[in-house]
Amino acid sequence: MVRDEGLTLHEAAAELGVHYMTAYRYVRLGQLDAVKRSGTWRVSRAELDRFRAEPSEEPAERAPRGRVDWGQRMHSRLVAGDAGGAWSVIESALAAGSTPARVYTEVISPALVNIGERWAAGELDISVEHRATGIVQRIIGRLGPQFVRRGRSRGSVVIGAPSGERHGLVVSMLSDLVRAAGWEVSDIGADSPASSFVSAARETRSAAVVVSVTHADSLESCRDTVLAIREAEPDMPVIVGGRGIASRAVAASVGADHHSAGLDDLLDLLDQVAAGSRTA
Ligand code: B12
Repeated sequence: MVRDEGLTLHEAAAELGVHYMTAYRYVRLGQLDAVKRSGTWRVSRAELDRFRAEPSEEPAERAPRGRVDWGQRMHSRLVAGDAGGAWSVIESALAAGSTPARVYTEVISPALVNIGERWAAGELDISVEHRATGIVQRIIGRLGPQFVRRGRSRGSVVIGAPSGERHGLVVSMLSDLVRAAGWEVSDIGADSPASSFVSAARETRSAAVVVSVTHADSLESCRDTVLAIREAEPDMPVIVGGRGIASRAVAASVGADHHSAGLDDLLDLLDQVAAGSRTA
């Protein structure tokens, strides 16, 4: 059976009645989903029909401001392995009024979650997820400097993921978001031994240590990390959070002082910790 390769971009442009370069722009901005095969962009018939069915003449203005599904556009570019297009989506989101913080939470994170779900459902090969990870790593590198806040620091915090926990993208994003709130962050990354949490916290005289757990299998190593911090620095507040810490009870079971359910929560907790250390 001959595999349906879809339409070339020239064919798709002709069917849409637009110039080739316009169709190319739709693709690179994540508005029209296309994949590259043997160096040529291909658009499926179903995607072309979906695109055509969307209201409004000018795709850039299709959805009212704020209602563009940037996560979906990013997902499309990440799955296609299109690093340039993924960056164009970021630039478009920023130009439309988003902030670097919202780019993390509303553009990149949903795209990654979607990729994870499609991988778990057997729709996407693991290589697609790895390629997407590489692209996101580079995007975070480019966006990072925009999170630096001038002015007086609120104190230092160590953020990392414990031994065996390889989900480090979220540690980088969390670190930037916490940095933007005025904290000095020691981002020790993923798969960090317990001793690294301790030495980083001591060296930076941190106000708290944040341990990020994404995969449930890392709970035991999280517990070891919390224990090691407890033994070395008994007064050091330890906050745990992430997809792998499903509830307060789980946080308590690994010996943490606090459970952070989300980012806002984490910033509030850090404020409390800072207030506590000021009054101590
Ligand atoms: C990219 C990815 C990987 C990459 C990681 C690369 C990297 N450098 O980070 C690689 C390929 C290495 C990987 C490996 C694995 N992965 Co993976 N991965 C993902 C994926 C697609 C994206 C992760 C991510 O960055 N998400 C973006 C973050 C921002 O989203 P989030 O985790 O939901 O976080 C939100 C909140 O929870 C909060 N938050 C998160 N952490 C923290 C921490 C604190 C302190 C706070 C306050 C808040 C907070 O902030 C976010 C706000 O939007 C997810 C899918 C998903 N749903 O996320 C799967 C996923 C996490 N992986 C999964 C699995 C199963 C694995 C593997 C076991 C696969 C395998 N068989 O090898 C291994 C485990 C490796 C290990 N030992 O850690 C499962 C986990 C399921 C489970 N039961 O726990 C997921 C959910 C995929 C799925 N749908 O099944 N993975």
